[in-house]
Amino acid sequence: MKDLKAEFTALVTAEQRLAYTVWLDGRELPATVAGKFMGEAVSRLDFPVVGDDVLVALHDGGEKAVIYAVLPRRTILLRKAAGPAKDAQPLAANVSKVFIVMGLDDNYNIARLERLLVAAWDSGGVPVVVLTKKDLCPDLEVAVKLGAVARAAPGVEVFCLSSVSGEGVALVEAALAGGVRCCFLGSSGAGKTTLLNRLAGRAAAPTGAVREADARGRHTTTSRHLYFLPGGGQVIDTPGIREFCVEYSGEGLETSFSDIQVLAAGCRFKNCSHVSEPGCAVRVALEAGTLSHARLRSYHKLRRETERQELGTDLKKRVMAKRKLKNFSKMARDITEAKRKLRGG
Ligand SMILES: Nc1nc2c(ncn2[C@@H]2O[C@H](COP(=O)(O)OP(=O)(O)OP(=O)(O)O)[C@@H](O)[C@H]2O)c(=O)[nH]1
Ligand SMILES: [Mg+2]
Ligand SMILES: [Zn+2]
Repeated sequence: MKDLKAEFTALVTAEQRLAYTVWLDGRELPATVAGKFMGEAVSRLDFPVVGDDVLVALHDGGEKAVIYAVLPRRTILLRKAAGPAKDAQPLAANVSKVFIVMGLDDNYNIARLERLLVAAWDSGGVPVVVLTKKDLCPDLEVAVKLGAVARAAPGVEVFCLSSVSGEGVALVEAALAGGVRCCFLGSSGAGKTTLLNRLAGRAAAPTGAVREADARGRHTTTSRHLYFLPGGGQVIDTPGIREFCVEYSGEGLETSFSDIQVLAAGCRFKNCSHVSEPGCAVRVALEAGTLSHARLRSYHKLRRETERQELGTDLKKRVMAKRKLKNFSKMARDITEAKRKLRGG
């Protein structure tokens, strides 16, 4: 603690394994976490993530920072991989808009969009859909795809643009004006980094061509990084997602499928599963063609996924809630203690 000079609130701008970068006083500093994180953290959620506000102490003449507390998060975007109850991976913190980026080329995939929308709603932020590569898609096809996206993302703002020609980019710029922080989410090759560079007005990060045969990306971006835009907005660029399961709560699922929720209000039974019950308004809409079979299939599939998780997480939830409370009071104690030490007390 000898060279502990001062305490500051900094912003985590990059993270690669346990090497962090924080933004402090108009510059980026390399940062590590204090030893207590290693000893005390119970899950990945206890570690800092890009977008976190953290308390740091400076070392090495102010050239290095040590993170000793993560301040409470307003939102947290999580990714859950398939398989045994692995810990959810936090992707970004305190993001107000989650931009789901999808190319209008072969990258276009409604099932993936529906999945990412659930995660975006669950984060506590607001999802926005960004369709890129408009220049590669005939107008008629763009119109058809826009219609399908609108049905898959009821109530969600949709941008349609080309990062190459620049068409439509100004609207995204406007949506981020005034310091809005967003996070780009999407599969590899969707055009996330290309859009970031366009918004930044410079080659802030490298991009990579997609494979000719199937338009798949090459996972060019390998870590998460927060960039400041000239207009005041902030973008967290992320590596392309390979696999994405929906998260526990189920709330994001209901919000994402609000069209089905509205219909379900007309079902005879409150707990109607819209499979074979009599008086099911959802199935009536299906037969009338106002709801697509694919949409209902997606809903059932994602619901089964969250239900399976809920069964396993009921107990876990109770433990987590308890631990959260404990962690919070412990964090408050840590901060007081660290402050006392800094004052030389
Ligand atoms: N024609 C056209 N090409 C685009 C557009 N946006 C991105 N691309 C191209 O798509 C390819 C992939 O773009 P990236 O920005 O690297 O994709 P990414 O989503 O960041 O991919 P990862 O970093 O691998 O997750 C590059 O060759 C880009 O030039 C666009 O609007 N129009
Ligand atoms: Mg990228
Ligand atoms: Zn029903």
